[in-house]
Amino acid sequence: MIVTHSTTPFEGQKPGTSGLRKKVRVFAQPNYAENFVQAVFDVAERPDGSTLVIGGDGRYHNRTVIQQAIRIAAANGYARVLVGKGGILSTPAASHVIRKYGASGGLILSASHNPGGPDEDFGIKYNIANGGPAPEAVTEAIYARTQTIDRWLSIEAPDIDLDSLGESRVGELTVEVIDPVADYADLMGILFDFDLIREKVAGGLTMAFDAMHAVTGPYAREILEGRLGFPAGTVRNGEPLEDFGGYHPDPNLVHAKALYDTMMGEGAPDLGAASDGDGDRNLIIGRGIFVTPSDSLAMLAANAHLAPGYAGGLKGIARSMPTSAAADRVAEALGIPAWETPTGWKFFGTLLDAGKATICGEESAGTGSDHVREKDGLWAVLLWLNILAATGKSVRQIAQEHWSRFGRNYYARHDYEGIETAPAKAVMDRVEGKLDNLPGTAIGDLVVSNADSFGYTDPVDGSVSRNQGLRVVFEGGSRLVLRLSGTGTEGATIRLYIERYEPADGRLDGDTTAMLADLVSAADDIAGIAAITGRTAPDVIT
Ligand code: VG1
Ligand code: CO
Repeated sequence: MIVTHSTTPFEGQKPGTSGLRKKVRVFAQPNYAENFVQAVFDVAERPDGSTLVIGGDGRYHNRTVIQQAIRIAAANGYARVLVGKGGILSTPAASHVIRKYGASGGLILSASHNPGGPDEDFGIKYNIANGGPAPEAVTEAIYARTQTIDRWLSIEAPDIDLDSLGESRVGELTVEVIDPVADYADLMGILFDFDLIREKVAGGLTMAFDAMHAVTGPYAREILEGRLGFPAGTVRNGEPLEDFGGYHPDPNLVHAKALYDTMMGEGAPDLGAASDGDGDRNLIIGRGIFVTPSDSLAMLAANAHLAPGYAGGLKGIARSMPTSAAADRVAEALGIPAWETPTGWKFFGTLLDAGKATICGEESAGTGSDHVREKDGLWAVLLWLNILAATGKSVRQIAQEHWSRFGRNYYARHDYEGIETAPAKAVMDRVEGKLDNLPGTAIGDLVVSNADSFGYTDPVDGSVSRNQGLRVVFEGGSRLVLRLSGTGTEGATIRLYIERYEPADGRLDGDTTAMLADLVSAADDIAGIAAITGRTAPDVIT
């Protein structure tokens, strides 16, 4: 029997860069998650007989919302729900399951790299039938619906057993608990040369993978230790925990410091890698060398043809605007288009669907391809492994050869976290107010050639997104980008992206901090972050 629960709207149920993210205590309020899920079902395209995929990164509160979402789905006429065992589905695996089983969409319960636990973060993201994040038109419609919602529907039914594979009924709805890993692992086996990698592993190729107690543990164990034969223990922190062991599952040099230390130390393995809370990001470190995500994107694109899934070549490469232009040079050399989109994977969907891009990436450690419609952490790790196996080269060699062919884009991102909204806005307003006057101005030895607020018109569907970041470009191609994060749950985070290009015959072995020093002081001059916010140094540098 369908029960109608009356409710009233909550303010601020507006999906950000990647879904709705709030503190657990916000989500745990009566009706809060229910309103949002109902709003999704009210606006989603879901023909009669639709299948819905549900899964998450295993964080605290996952199971509660999953059980409730199943009851709401049953009352809203879904025919079938596929849910990962234990409530687990990494973001890329969920994307694959949606595509493979022709679902009309999926709910991914995650706040990605944000910490988890009763006092930390939770999130809900809706993906559409192509497996990708709902585009802005859909997230805006969901938000609008949350502002008028007055009821949510459910049926009275007990919780299902999330820990046993198989089918059960919840009212008229069939719920199937699926193996969260199998389909995804099979897909990876098609894209990459597992036989070759296994042979190299037997011959001494080594790696360390830090799952950060988040969702990739079971995937990495099955694929790396199971199918590829890396020794047990290759996957570290492989048990998904509701609070990620108290850590911050963000694969960068700060939060994955232990892995970094391993890779810089004596006896480091050939490859070090880590992924985030929901498995869509990747950190790549070679023996003694960190590869920036922007460089990784470019190097993967340049060598992708070595993997069976990409042997036929790439159709195009897409990157988010703040991501360095390293990938553009590869696209140029390959004679394929390079696309520049706003931040967030939702902007790659149309390009991938239209066959205009094969590989996409973001500076925030997201890389992926048209095999799914999300960024995919393990995919990037496996492509690196395939390249190492096929070439017999080290990560360092691949990086150095790449730079001596294409030049090097020195790159860093400075994050100022947990700033109050007003000063963060003041910083953005100050830069925005200067944009028109900056071109032609000299700051130290740098001369501004161009400054604007990035806007994007989707080349496939014509949709327009404005205010996607402030750019200041200098003569010679160096660049500063400033934007506010859209994934935080407290205050504001200012992201300052800094890039400098050195041509192939330039300085390729410089220290990143030194190479970017004059740009950092130009940023200080232009944005006045220290003066306005009182923060003299970023919280995180990636
Ligand atoms: C950040 C990254 C962006 C990424 C997004 C979601 O967004 O900058 O590149 O797509 O997180 O990634 P923002 O708005 O905070 O800068 V994930 O792994 O959190 O789904
Ligand atoms: Co993520």
